[in-house]
Amino acid sequence: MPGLAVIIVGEDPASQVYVRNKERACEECGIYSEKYALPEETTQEELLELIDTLNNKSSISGILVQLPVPKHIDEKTIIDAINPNKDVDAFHPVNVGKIMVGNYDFVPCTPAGVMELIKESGIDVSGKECVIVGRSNIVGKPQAMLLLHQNGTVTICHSKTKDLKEKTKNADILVAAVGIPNFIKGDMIKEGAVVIDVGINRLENKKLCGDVEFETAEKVAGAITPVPGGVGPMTIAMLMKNTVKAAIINKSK
Ligand code: L34
Repeated sequence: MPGLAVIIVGEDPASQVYVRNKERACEECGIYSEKYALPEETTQEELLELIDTLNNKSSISGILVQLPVPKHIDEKTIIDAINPNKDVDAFHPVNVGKIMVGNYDFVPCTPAGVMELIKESGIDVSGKECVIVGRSNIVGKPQAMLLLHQNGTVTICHSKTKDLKEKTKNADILVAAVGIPNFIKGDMIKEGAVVIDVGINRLENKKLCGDVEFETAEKVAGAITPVPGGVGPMTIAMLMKNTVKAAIINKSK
């Protein structure tokens, strides 16, 4: 039976919404879940102890520590402590390495969600110019690998990239994962391109907006994802998929 443990440390309002959405998805899918909402003051040792307990708990097939964690906790130490067979985020170095060589069980949820959107829209990646703006370990880097595995020609752009517009204008598939509201404008997009907006930014008026300026982008793009209601819900769907996979993997161990 699949079982997911979700740990959240502190009171970050955005993280609380995402974790609530994950719990709700578990309920909808009939997946058993445990939520650990720990106070901001939780020490790294306490968090490591909880992870150790969950690593050894047979009713739990997947463990997720919602990021970011408070500053006094080292993110890398936490990720390294999760049993790779229960690492439904695919953030552990063992799983990251497996993605690199193309032999993997878990795919990180957000890039996996992007690939699913592409596939379900009937878009063939092979030979396409794929441009990713953003190089995070959570999205940009694994996204590049997944597109590469499907024979895309992949370019990763970041804050030091020269002539960004020239690069994005060349993209048949453009993935925006920079975390800057409305960063990608319509004039940076090639006519007919597939535009996938991974950004979730909260404006001062509490409204959510993506990394892509939707109004100008939708006029040029052939296909485009909205925010909210685009990649975010797909991230959660892929988490459910990874949790079921984890149950199968851990059953045979
Ligand atoms: N460990 N930390 C870990 N795993 C993850 O996969 C994540 N991520 C990112 C942040 N930290 C993480 C998420 O869960 C981003 N993320 C995430 C998940 C769900 C949604 C957004 C980001 C989501 O539900 N988005 C809704 C709107 C939610 C709202 O109203 O704020 C949407 O429609 O986009």
